[in-house]
Amino acid sequence: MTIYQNLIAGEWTGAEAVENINPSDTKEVVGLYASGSAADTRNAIAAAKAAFPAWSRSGIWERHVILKKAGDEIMARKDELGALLAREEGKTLPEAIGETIRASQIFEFFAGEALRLAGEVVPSVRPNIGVEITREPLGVIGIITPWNFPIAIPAWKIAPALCYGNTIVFKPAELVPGCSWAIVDILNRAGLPKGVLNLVMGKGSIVGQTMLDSPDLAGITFTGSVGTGKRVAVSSIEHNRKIQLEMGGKNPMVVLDDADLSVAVEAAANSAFFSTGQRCTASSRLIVTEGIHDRFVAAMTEKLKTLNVDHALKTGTHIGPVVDERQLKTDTDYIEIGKKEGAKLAFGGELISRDTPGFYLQPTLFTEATNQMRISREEIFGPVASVIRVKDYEEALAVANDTPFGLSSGIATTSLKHATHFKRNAEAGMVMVNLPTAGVDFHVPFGGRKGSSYGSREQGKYAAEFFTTVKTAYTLA
Ligand code: UN1
Repeated sequence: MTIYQNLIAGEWTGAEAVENINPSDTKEVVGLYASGSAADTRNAIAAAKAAFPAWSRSGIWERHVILKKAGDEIMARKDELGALLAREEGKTLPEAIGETIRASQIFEFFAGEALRLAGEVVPSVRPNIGVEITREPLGVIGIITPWNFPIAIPAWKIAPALCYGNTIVFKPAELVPGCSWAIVDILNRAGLPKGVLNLVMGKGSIVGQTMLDSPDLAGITFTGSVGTGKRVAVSSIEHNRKIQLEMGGKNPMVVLDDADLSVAVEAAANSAFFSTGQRCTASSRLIVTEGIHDRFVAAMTEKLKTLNVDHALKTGTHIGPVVDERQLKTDTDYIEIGKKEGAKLAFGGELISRDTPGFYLQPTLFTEATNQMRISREEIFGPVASVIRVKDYEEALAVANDTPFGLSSGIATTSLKHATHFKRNAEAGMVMVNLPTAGVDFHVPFGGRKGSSYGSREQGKYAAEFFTTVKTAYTLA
């Protein structure tokens, strides 16, 4: 089998490789992908540093053309790349193709942004002096991405980094190197100069740690677990490095008595179980008021009976497998914890076998949960959600906000008064009314509050905040 290698200083390199396994069929090896060393990582950082002066001064048309070409190629290959994504990560083929389209749209968006770079010219408070405010690229950016969005998250970090003139050392999640390799190959062929984008696949403890230890990374943008995010933060303070962290969520979905039941069930089922619940924007706390509680639980249970858990590439699959054995163990451990804590298992909870050996778990719904249980406070990152019964809207809002996290927050209601109040008072970076907590647009800010995020927002024009540094220049006229 050929090895998909790392790209360092414009050269494909690496003989050490690991298998990329399909979680829908663990007999299938998706490919062999290089596993980089500390020396590879240091070489990649040096290459990005050497490429920075020229790339930071490159013309905006050159950046536009490269980003546009990448977006166009990803769109033209959406079925093939979507299938690769579904095979390596396990989300269903329609979800995977949707994510691939999103990655293409992100490149198209930042291709456009490259042409819209602008500053401000303002008068000084002193006579005969002019002031110019401009944005300059930050420098070498370290990009560390998680396994749950193998193409969209790399796209939404790489595209703005390049758009604003930065160079990159990119470390994708070890579990899903395939889509990352494909994006880097596409950008490399689209004409990026050598060293501007370096790919170092490999272990967090080696590649990631070498990145954290480097004084040459001006910024790190990271999406992943809370624990690793904290390590990125601590090491970055030492190096005076800018950081952007997207970490966990324990997102609430409030369902009020006046909700349209079918809207509420669609939003809750999508939030909790699509993409196998493996989204930081997933909802795992369904906070339901008394008057609709029993009807909601009955309708959710009926809905869950209709969802097929199966091979990600199979037509008719609604929920693919869990990503790997370790995550499956986390999920099943939490199901046991939920039972011990006294929540009632209303649906699922069992492993299932299919034609191919994979990590198949039923969507799992607890009822009679309280917001103090561990299953309500800790991020599980699997197809497991709990219903928490509350008296009224006021209690629902208080419970929704009573969490260490603050990424996304949803409400199902037909009341303008409650929707308006919730939008204003939900302690979250994103609020969804009558919509799932997950599944966001690519052109508007993404990010959260409290334990979920640190640093400025991702996506849309707000991305410039992280990927540039502001300069204020004064001139005597
Ligand atoms: C989405 O819900 O559309 O890791 C995106 C995550 C998020 C992305 C969610 N950073 O799940």
